[in-house]
Amino acid sequence: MVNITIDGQKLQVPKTSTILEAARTAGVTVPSLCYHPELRPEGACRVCVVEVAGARSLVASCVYPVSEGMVVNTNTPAVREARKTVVELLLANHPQDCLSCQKNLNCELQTIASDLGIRKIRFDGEKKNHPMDAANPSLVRDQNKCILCGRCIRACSERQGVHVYSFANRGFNTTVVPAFNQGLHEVACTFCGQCASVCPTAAIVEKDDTQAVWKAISDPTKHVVVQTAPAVRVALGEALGMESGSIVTGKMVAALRRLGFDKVFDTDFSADLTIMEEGSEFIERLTKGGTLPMITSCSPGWVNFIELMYPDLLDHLSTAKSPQQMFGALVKTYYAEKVNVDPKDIVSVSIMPCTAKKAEAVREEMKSSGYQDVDYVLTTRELGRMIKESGIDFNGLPSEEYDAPLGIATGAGVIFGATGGVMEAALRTVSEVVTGKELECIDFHNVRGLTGVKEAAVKVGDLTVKVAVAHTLANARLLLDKIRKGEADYHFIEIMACPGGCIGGGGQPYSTCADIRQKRVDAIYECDQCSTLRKSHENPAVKELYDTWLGKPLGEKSHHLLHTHYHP
Ligand code: HC0
Repeated sequence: MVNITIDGQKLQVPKTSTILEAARTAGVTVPSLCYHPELRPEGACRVCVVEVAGARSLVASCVYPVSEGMVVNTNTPAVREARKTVVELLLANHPQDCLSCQKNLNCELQTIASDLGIRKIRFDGEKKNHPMDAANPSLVRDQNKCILCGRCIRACSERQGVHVYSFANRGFNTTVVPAFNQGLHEVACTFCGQCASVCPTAAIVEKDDTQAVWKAISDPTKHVVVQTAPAVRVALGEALGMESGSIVTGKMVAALRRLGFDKVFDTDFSADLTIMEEGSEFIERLTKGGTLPMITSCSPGWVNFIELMYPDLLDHLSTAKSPQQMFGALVKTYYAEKVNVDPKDIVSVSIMPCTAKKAEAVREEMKSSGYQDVDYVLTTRELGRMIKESGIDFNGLPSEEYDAPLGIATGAGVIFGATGGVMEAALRTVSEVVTGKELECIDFHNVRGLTGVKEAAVKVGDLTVKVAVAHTLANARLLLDKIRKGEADYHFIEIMACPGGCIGGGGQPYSTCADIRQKRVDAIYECDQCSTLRKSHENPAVKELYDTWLGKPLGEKSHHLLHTHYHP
């Protein structure tokens, strides 16, 4: 520990701290832009400058280490003037369309400009004129709004191990671009959207599909159904002014009805169905001999990653479609038959915490109903914007139930939204199906939590099943490299692309951090605990689906509608 003084406050802080970290632990606010608490500090933007007694000039507090006896002032005329000048220079060549910008009121540059009291910009800089990168289904990049903080570069390389972005050129022409300034659709982007979730401005945002959904809702010839992913219910409240970790399932269902959706269904239903298919596939591979370890296939950012980076390992992926896509295939077949609506008149919308789900929905093979199975995917943020636009008082809404039958789900379905949840749901079902006996305890705590890679050995009858769970693509790499080297003796692996699983998805409300992720995870397990049914194979609507229509897991109809293939 070292002794330092910040703004007259004497403190003891770890000697490895930066001034910024020390200031924040002391409750002193130092503004920052390029700094992100979960990424390597860069010291690029200089917004966080402070005065250090004896130093020749102001220092960037995010990269400046503390030392014994250091005296720091974070609020002097020189500091305030320097910060203002830095932000004014950023604004000098920044588009001035704040009122109509997708990040209006969610933009960190806007907040800092306001906090620093900038009322006019002294410098009239040359504006950039880069074309938009909008040729992919998930993300829109507007380099004209980029402030060169480099957070997207670091999120993509450090958190995801994908390395799509880097700085190019010099001076005014400096940009952040994929290799050779190609579009995201032309490079090895997984569309996970972690770049968008850390971008302080609107330089990277989700592709907005709300207008198309409004149009479908107001078309009287269309029957518009919506499914909501597990992780949306524990995060949507944040976009509407509620505390992190608020569980808003019932209010969300009510809001979707008031927006005009004809039926409100739950992706948790098809998560239960996924367990039936994927669990059966696992048992078959284990007992009859198939490629092991088998790896889950429901996170589309992860599926893109393995296709792009480890195509030699594709046989390890389960062939089960993701719950979103199983749901889409059933809506335009099973459900359409049940309610006697022509599938061509059904518009299938999903609300997801994920930007990669938009790309998953338009994959060529996702048309097993004979139509595009899922027509539009909205992120949690987009749904939040639609609710605001419609003037709904979200907080004042009553709690309403999902529609039957595709809204009936178990606690096993909801835990899909947190890292380890798919594995736990699978273990609950696989154990009982293999042994024919009811489990005494269905809480598999050793696959829960936010550790990057978790391992467990689980007794299933006479077998010891070795499992592993990873979240973030950088952690996925660790497991895949082990498999490649022949050092992985696991039977079953769950991989989710985003930190914390889907609760930390690239389409979740800003600004996600470790604390917020933990609150969302806690809320997910609370939803599970409160469920009447907590095992996928006990879902009565799934049982009815098999009994009356599908036949059996891995049967012919399942094979056609619920399983898929991958592209090396
Ligand atoms: Fe997920 Fe899913 S759990 S990927 O994270 O499996 O996006 O929430 O909807 O499909 O169910 C996301 C979340 C889903 C799917 C489910 C899976």
